[in-house]
Amino acid sequence: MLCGCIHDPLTDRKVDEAVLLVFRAPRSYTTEDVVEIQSHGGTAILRKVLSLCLKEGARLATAGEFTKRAYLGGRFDLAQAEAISDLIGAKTEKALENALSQLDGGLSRDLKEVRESLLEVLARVEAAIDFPHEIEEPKPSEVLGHIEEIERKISLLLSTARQGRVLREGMAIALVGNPNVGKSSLLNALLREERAIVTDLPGTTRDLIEENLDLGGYLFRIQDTAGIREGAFDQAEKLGILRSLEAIHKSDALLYLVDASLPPAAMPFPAQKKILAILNKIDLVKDREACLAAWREKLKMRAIAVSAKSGEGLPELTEALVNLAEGNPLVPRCAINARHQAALFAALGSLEASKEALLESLPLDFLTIDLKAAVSSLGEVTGEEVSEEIIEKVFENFCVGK
Ligand SMILES: Nc1nc2c(ncn2[C@@H]2O[C@H](COP(=O)(O)OP(=O)(O)OP(=O)(O)O)[C@@H](O)[C@H]2O)c(=O)[nH]1
Ligand SMILES: [Mg+2]
Repeated sequence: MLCGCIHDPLTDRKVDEAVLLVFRAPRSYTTEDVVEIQSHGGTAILRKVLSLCLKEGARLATAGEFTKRAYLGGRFDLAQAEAISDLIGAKTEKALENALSQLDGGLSRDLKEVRESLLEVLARVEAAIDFPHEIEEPKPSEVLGHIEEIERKISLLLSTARQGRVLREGMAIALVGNPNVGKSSLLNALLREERAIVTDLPGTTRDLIEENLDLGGYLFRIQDTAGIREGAFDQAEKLGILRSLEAIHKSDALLYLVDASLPPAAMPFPAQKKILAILNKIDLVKDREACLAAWREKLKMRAIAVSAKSGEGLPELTEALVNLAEGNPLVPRCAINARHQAALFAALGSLEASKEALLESLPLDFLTIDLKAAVSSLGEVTGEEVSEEIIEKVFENFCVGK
């Protein structure tokens, strides 16, 4: 560590007092020689120090370049490098937990195990091809059994994809229903702030309003939508309703709100996705049990009684939302991302093809082609077998300086 002053070599004027930290290879983040300059914060100082470094021949790092160099230097594998980006982008505790577990090699260990089992099968088949007189061909039923076991493990990892998306991007929840049932009031109650305009006039909300909410360590992107009704009043309301229908289509789950104080009515659109009925304005209802039973009977689904006005029922609603985000408890250590999902799907596809080759008693060479393709797809996740193009894609999502 060196402590001193930074001077502009042209004018010899002092720019700042600073500390220089020297990290010698391979004991640095990137595994290369690294010098870190720590000057006093502040935009003007940083700009000046940076421009002096650039004048002296340095260049700005590209997005994710430090982590890319660390990956290329063998400090960690590609899945762990991605975890750094997840770590920085984590908005909730659960997302952070998942990123830390991935950084710690949780996903890499699971994958290594699967890939090694597959390599063993491949080695056994290749040995029989290379030494036909010395080594007996493996029994098809035995190979099939191993392949199916490997497929089960890959499917288990794939089953975490939905959870991975929820952790990384949050869960989009659309508040939908007729005008005036209290969608905007519920959004405000959940956020504990007067975010959306509320009036007693039907058709108040026109544009989609989306706000982030952390419930139980999960990120929810709650969308308040325009009330859906026939014969909308004006053009703005009509366009708003179109956006509501789009939100129904795009969201991960729906909260279908009704006014509990009104006579029960059937849902105006088909329930194609996760949907939870919310009986709002329960504060206006005298016989709550009867009201709940009647609405549940009419809607033919689970319903939660709430009051956006008094806050009644909000803890139950929060619990139901967290349950939606949690899904099934995870067996594997980490939840995968979209890139891992694509590679694992490709591996499953190759394994299916290898099973066909086996069942059709094709020459063993056909089997090895598919098994090798599966090994290579698995290797894409951790970066053992990966093209420069994929590496570029992974790191371009990073922010500069990481
Ligand atoms: N008593 C009672 N009134 C409520 C409750 N929630 C909303 N309201 C009232 O219902 C009216 C409509 O509320 P909004 O939140 O604007 O309803 P909305 O569903 O967003 O309506 P649009 O935007 O027109 O589709 C307002 O007068 C609210 O004060 C509730 O839980 N209890
Ligand atoms: Mg509204």
